[in-house]
Amino acid sequence: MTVMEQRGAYRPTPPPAWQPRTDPAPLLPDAEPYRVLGTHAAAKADPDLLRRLYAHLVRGRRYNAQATALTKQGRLAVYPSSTGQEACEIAAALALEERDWLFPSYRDTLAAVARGVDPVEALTLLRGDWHTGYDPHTHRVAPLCTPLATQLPHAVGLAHAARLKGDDVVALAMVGDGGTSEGDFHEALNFAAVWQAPVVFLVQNNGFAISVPLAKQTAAPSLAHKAVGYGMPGRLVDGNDAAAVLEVLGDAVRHARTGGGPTLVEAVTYRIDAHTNADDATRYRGDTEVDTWRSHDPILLLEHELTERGLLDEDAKQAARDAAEAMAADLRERMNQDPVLNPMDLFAHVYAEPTPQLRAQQDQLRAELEAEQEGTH
Ligand SMILES: Cc1ncc(C[n+]2csc(CCOP(=O)(O)OP(=O)(O)O)c2C)c(N)n1
Repeated sequence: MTVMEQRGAYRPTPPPAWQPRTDPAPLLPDAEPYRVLGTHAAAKADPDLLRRLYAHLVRGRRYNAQATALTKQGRLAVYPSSTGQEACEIAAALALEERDWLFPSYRDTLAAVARGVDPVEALTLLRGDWHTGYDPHTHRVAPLCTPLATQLPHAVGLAHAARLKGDDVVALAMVGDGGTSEGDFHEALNFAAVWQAPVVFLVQNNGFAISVPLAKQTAAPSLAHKAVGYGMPGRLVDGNDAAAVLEVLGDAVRHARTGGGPTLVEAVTYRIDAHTNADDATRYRGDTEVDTWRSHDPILLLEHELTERGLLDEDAKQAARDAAEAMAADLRERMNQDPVLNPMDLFAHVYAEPTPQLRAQQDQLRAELEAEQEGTH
């Protein structure tokens, strides 16, 4: 007899006992961004590490200024500055071991450079030159990624594959607040959590996706809360506090390395410059907001902490500035040299087997270049 035939006798019964798959409580982020500088936690931080961070931040700020200047001279096509976000950039690079992989977005040149990529080669994409410009395998830095959030599934795939092969590798993937609205963000986090892949997602919440403020991007309590829906821990950190970002990322990397699975870290920071040199930020935000963030500056915060504790004197500050100037001078000089490029390289490394359309375009370009050389163009 079917249930329908029994209808008169049917008594509803409760479903099998409900078991949450994971206890959500330990996954929830703190109510406020975690801070180290200016708190009692700072006393535990290693002075040498703090000084190293400081030198990196000063150099990073100078790099941003120099690269922006190069756009004005026409030496660089576009530069998405990370001024104000240097603590996130540097901490992302320093949190990883050499054998790990970094997956940066277009704004993360500094992280790539801090990991060892040549400062000029790191700008190749933004200069509009040859492909990635650096060999991603040398320093284990994936290409700077312009399509939003597409680097995230790549990072998960690499981390998952490494785990299957038994390689001790963690992937750290960087993305902006706007990028969290992309489908790739969802797919990456979901796969990472289901597979327990050794990956760390660092969201730099810098307030804007070009002109779109965070309030128009999401109604979530914080971006870190999104982690809970996927079943991974979410951490909220002050993105301008270099010591805090490094500590939180370091914990997340260790957690991933020891089989704990992925973590989503939201670093709350601010984009001090416009989106790129092609953007006018005065059209969508006011000076007061920018000034508030300028006084919560990552370099000033760290400098204050180090100075208060007698760990940084004038000579040390000058040495950091001198090193940054030397890097900027070298960057200027090398970026002012015209690279020798072969336009035919446009077609190299695109497909293993070029499509008929690409072959036709290749032939057309070759003919044009030959005609130009012969002076018949
Ligand atoms: C898939 C995709 N859609 C749209 C764009 C155009 N776009 C470039 S940057 C950007 C804003 C991204 O903001 P956010 O993720 O917050 O990163 P931020 O630039 O602030 O670092 C958009 C929409 C793109 N690059 N890729």
